[in-house]
Amino acid sequence: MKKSMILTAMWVATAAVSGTALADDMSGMKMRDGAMSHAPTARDEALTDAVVKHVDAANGMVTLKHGALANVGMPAMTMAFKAKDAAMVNSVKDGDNVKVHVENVDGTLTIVKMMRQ
Ligand SMILES: [Cu+2]
Repeated sequence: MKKSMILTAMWVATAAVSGTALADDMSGMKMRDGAMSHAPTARDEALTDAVVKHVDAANGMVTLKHGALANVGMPAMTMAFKAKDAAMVNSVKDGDNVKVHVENVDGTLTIVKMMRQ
């Protein structure tokens, strides 16, 4: 009686563990599949943390203290960027913490995406 209860408990525990492992494997596969199918997009739209240091609305420029921008081969630094459009320039102010995506657009490093944090 006692022995069979222990065996049952062990079986349940084993089933629970293998069930969890199976679920982890499946979610892991799903995540890997998702990462693979979305890898190019995720890389293209990688966001980098930055702080707005200066906004030059007249010239459509925003100076950012930015982290490394892998897609344009730039280490972390503070520099001025052309903003995609006036709406973007007007959406931020000095001191804002933002996430940005910068691209080389016809030879000009341009902030193509900027999100306030
Ligand atoms: Cu830079």
